[in-house]
Amino acid sequence: MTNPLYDALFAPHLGKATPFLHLLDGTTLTHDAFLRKAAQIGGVLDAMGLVAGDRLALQVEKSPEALAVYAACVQKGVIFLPLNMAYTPVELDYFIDNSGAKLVVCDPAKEDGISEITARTGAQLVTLSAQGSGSLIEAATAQPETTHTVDRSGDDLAAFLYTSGTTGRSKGAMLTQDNLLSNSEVLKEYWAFTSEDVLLHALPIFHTHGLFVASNVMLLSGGAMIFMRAFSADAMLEHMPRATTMMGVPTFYTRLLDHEGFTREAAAHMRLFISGSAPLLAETHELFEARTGQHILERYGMTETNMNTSNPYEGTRKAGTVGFPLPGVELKVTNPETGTALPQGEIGVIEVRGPNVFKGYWQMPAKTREELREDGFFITGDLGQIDSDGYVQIVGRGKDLIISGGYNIYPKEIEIVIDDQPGVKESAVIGVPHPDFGESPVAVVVPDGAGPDLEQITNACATALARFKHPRKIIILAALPRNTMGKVQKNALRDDYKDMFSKSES
Ligand code: MCA
Ligand code: AMP
Repeated sequence: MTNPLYDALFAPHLGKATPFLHLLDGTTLTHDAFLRKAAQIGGVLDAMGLVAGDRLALQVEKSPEALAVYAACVQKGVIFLPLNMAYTPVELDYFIDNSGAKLVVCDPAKEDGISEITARTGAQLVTLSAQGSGSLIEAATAQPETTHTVDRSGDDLAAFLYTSGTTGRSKGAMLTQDNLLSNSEVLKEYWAFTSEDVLLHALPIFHTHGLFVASNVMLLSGGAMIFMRAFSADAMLEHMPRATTMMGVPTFYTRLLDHEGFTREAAAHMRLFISGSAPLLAETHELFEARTGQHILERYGMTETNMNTSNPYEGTRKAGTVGFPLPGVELKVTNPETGTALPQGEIGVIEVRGPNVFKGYWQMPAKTREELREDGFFITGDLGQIDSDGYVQIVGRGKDLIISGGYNIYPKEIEIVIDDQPGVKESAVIGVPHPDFGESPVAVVVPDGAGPDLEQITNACATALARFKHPRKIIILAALPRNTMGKVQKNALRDDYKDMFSKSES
């Protein structure tokens, strides 16, 4: 028996003094040093009684140690569940409880709040700080620098990533070792990654993009990452001279373009810029080309499927498209009512099937059946079409989703909080174009009686929801526009407020 994901991503680097993580303090962590750290953390997982199939939830700042916890989980067959640092205790409570996490790793500053949750769920709790200290690391230093690798099959679960939904209830997407491995193998080849590559890594590592696309591809390639805690255009430009590639959400690219230091020379030796997680405006693609002479490569993915399509490495990268289905991924555009495949050129719902597609939602068989067909096709909820050259174009969303700076926001989650406040009859949250974040949530509220207290709504959102989900504006309206069926016409609202965030006021 083996452990396919560990054997492909981590084991080949054991004993190698090749650079893996270049840190902003000027130090470099080699592959071997990283793996020794991971093995020590793996020893802690053993000592704490975690076994294959148990869940480990982690809400910490980005650090080499946080990535080493992921490696340790893979090595021990523990299911890794990373969480956005922005989540509030109310949100965390749900994830920890719903996943049945056996161990929670949190930032020392949040330990008191989270211990109230773990005391109730029975999970163990350890800490890990941004600087790589905390009770987890104290325990790890007492562990040996090698550890037993637990046998796993490709079908065993490697990670849970929670994604929100139209009902407002988050779902744990269950990802197997094969889901992650097959996708990183395909991407490494498709994008021509080698051990010579150095990736500018400024994405968070609690989502698919920064963890399973960026980090897994680099681990598989044997290259290095310039590992930044968060995005800053200044830092990207400072470190670009020693990088070869970068991955980012569209906001990274618009912010780089807003920086006068981002010139053709600054980008000259970079072989590849990749964008995803949200639509890259054709305008951004074109401005980037005019500035640097290079074409951003746009690809399309989801938490449930990893990456589905990509523009080509060689050949035309078409602005406003997400390229072709990746090798091994089948993609069709279907009629949303009947599910039958539509002819090329027609707009419908994008469905995908392949080794990248997840196993289902944790303990939600009904939800899983709604979105994952028996024949293996996953209904993405994105609306698209295939152009005459075979490029996939995403033209909209069938699902009620807002993407702000690459973070997903489901309006229902916010509407539930607002509707619960006194003086509110009902509300509708819409995504409005925003020059920095792409889209931002705006709440349209219908008053009841004396009407709502706006400060109370803001406070309720602050308690229940991560900051990036907070409505950037609240609008009071006498009634919501509805169609003859009584359904709220969010398109009409989006149209009414589409110019709300002009470049100057954002
Ligand atoms: C931070 N803030 C945000 C966002 N991020 N507000 C709206 N949308 C956001 N995305 C808020 C903070 O709470 C803060 O609020 C203020 O903005 C500034 O915060 P700061 O920490 O300075 O952040 P930033 O520099 O403004 O961050 C923006 C960012 C970051 C760099 C775009 O959000 C980011 O790295 N996004 C990447 C997300 C990502 O990795 N997505 C991939 C998901 P205040 O000051 O008012 O308190 S995976 C996926 O989608 C699929 C699978 C795929 O295809 O990849
Ligand atoms: P997530 O739930 O975080 O995995 O987000 C997945 C969603 O992000 C997809 O269903 C799309 O709506 C969107 N998305 C990801 N990449 C792109 C892209 N290149 N263009 C447009 N939308 C994208």
